[in-house]
Amino acid sequence: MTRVFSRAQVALGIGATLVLTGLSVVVVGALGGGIGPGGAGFRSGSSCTAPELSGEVINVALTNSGGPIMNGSGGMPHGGAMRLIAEHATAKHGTVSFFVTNGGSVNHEMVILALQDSQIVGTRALGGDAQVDETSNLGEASNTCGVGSGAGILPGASGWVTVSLAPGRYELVCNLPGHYAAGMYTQITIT
Ligand SMILES: [Cu+2]
Repeated sequence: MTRVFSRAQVALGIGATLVLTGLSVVVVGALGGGIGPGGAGFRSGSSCTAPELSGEVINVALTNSGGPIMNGSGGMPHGGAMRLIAEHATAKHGTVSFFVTNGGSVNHEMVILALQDSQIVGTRALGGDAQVDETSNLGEASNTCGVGSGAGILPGASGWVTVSLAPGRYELVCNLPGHYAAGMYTQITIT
């Protein structure tokens, strides 16, 4: 779908992004104060009981700006920034667990994809469904208060997944329609 943005919409988008960035700093600061099993932060406020997770644990926060701006024509989100933030961007190879908390107002998920040598995070091609190709999916957390694949993580809840990762660069994405384009991706490096 081709989207044409007016100057006003672009300005609004930039403004919303700046506001969200400011909020993110506040939110991350607040989350950083929380203590959860296996490490501090990124788990505060989750309605799910955190399980024992094996290997190195990376906490991930999923966010969106919320509000009516999220409900554009056709039900597709536009103009509102969404973020997928990893508590730390590196981990040792081997068993790695992700504890993924949705701090947003709509369902989200986290899918693990490998990055090829020259591939840049955030540049995957979008299909007609506004999703990226995830046939090389190495694992995902999309199950509310549960492990692995499901129907999406509800707002205020968490999902988790444990995988074995070789050294390399990986991209964590939310692949619900439109969410990747709205900014839900981040890079992690496995050493
Ligand atoms: Cu999402």
